[in-house]
Amino acid sequence: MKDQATAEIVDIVIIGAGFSGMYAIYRLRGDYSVTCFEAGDGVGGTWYWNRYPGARVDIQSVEYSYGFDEDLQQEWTWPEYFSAQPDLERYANHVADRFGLREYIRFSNPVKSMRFDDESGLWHVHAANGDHVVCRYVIAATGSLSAPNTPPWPGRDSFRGEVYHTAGWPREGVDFTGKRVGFIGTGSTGIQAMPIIAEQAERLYVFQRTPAFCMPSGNRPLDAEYEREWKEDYAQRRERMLDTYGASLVDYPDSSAHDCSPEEQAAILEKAWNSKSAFQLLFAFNDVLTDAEANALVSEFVRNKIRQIVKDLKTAERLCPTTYPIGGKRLCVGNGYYEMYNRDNVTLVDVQSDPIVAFTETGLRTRDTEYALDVIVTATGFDAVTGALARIDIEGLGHLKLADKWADGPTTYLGAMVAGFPNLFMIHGPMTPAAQAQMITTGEWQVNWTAAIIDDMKREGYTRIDVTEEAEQSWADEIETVSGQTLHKLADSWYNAKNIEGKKGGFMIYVGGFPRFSRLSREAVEQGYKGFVRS
Ligand code: N01
Repeated sequence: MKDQATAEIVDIVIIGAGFSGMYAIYRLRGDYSVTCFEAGDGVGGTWYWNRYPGARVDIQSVEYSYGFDEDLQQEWTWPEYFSAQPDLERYANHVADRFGLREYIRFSNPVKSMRFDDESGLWHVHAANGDHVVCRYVIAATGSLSAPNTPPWPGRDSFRGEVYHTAGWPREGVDFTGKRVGFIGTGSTGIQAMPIIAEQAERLYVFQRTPAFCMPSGNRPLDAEYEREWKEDYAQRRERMLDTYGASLVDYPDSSAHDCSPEEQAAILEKAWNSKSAFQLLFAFNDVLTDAEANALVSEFVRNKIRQIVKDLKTAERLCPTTYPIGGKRLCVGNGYYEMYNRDNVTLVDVQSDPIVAFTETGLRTRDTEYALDVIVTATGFDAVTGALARIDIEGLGHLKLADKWADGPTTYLGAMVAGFPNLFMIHGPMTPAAQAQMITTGEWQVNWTAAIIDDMKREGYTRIDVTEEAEQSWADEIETVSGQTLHKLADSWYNAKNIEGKKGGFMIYVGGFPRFSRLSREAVEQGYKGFVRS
C-alpha cells in the first residue's frame, strides 16, 4: 500500500458509476478534481448488474431518466413505456460518452477500505487494484440494492450444475433450453425473470417462501404523440415530479375507500388494475397504505385476480399473499407471472412449509423432497440499503468502523451523513426515500443538494463537516414517526432489514414522501446548517 507521500490527491472521490454517481461526476467535475471508483467494467449500476431475462423498470421511462440536460431529454427516445435493461444500459453508456464521464471512472476497481485522518481532515481511499487516493470529500453513490444476498445454504459449492444470482447475470446470457431449472425467490426480480425462463426451460420449479402481490406492468411501445406531449414541457414536468414520488403518472385520488359504495370500490379497483400504470392499485383510494380496511379490500381484490387467472386451485391459493398488506413490501410488476403457472412445465414448491435444506450435487433438497436440477437461479434479493457501504471497511473518527456503528441498524442524519464520519456523503443512503421514490430524478436532487453544501464549504472557508448524534436521533425519530403512519411495518422486507436472517435494523427507508424529505433537507441547510457541525 502506498503511503500518503505517494498517494494521489483529488478533491472528491465518488463511489459507484450508477445513475447517481454519473450525475455526481457531471455536477462536480467543473469545480473540483474528481475520481470515481466502480466495481463493474461499465456504467449503469443496477442496470449494469441486473441483466437477467425480463429485467425492466417499473416507472415510466419518460420519468425514469435524467433531467439535468434539456438537449439530452429532448433528443433521447425510449422505445417502450417501461424500458428493459438493455435500453437502460444503452442510455447510461450514451450519457457517459455524451458528457465525457468515462475518463473520471476507474472500472473494475471497487473501493475496499477508507480511513478518515483526523489530523489532516482527509479521507484515504484504497481500491481493489491498489490505488490509494487521498481526498477531502467522499460521495458514496453505492446504491440501496447493490449488495446481493446469498443465503448460506449448505452444500452450495457441491452442486455440479450452473448457479446464478440474478444480480450477477452473465453478459452473454444463459441458455435454459432443455434444462431443469430451480428458481428461488418470488420478489420483483423473480417475477420478471421466470415467465421468460419458463418458455425455454424443460421444467421450472419455483421455490416460493412468501407469495408476492403482482400487478400487470402495462408495458407497450411508446406512443409518439405521448412522447411529443412530454417533450413540450419536460422541464416543468420534472419539477412536478419532485412534488410527488418522483413519478407523476399515477392518479392520486381524494377519496378514501370508506367513502365509496361496494360497486364504486369494485369499479375503481378494476380500473386501477387495467390502468397500465403499475402502482395505481396502491393509489386506488387515498388510504390504501395507511388504513388496514382499505388495504384489505385491495389485497383481496388481487387475491381474487390470482384465483381467476391460475387454473389449478391449490396453486392459486399458494400464490395468494395473506401474511402482509399489499404495498407493505414493494409491489411487484410483471408480465404474465400468474399466467405462467398454467403451463405444464411449471411447478410451484412451497418452501415455507417444506424449507430448502441444502444444495446437493444434483439439485436441491427440501425437508421432504429431492429436486434434480441442471440450473439453480437465486433471485434472493439484496443486503439492502446498508450492505454496499457496510461491506467496505470504513473507519471514521476515533477508529470507529461504520459496520460497527451500524451493527444494530443504520443511523444517519437526513440519510446523507453519519456522525463521526466527516465529509462522507451518501446518495440514496439509509433513511432516504430510496426506492420509495423515482431514483434517477430524486438522485439528481440529492446530488445537487450535496454539491451545494460542498460549494458552501469552499466559499465560506470550511474544510470539515460532520453531523451531531442529536441530529441523528432527530432523524431516527422522524423515520419512526412517518413509518408508524403507514402499513409498511406489517411486512417483513428489505425496507426493515427483515429479508435477511440475523440482520438487525429498524425501518431503513424514509416513507414520509419525497416532498417532505427534500423540504426537511433543504430547511436544515437554510436554518444555518441545523444538525451539522462545520469547521
Ligand atoms: O428481492 P426481494 P428482489 N429461502 O428481497 C426470497 C427492486 N427491483 O431482487 O419474501 C427462500 O424483493 C424471498 O422470500 P421472502 C425493487 O425495489 C425492481 O426480487 O423473504 N427464499 C423473496 O421471495 C425490489 O423490491 C424491479 O420470504 C428466499 C425473494 O427471495 C427490490 O429490487 C425489478 C430466501 C427476494 O425478494 C428487490 O427485489 C427487480 C431463502 N433463504 C427488483 N432468501 C423493477 O423495477 C430470500 N428469499 C420492476
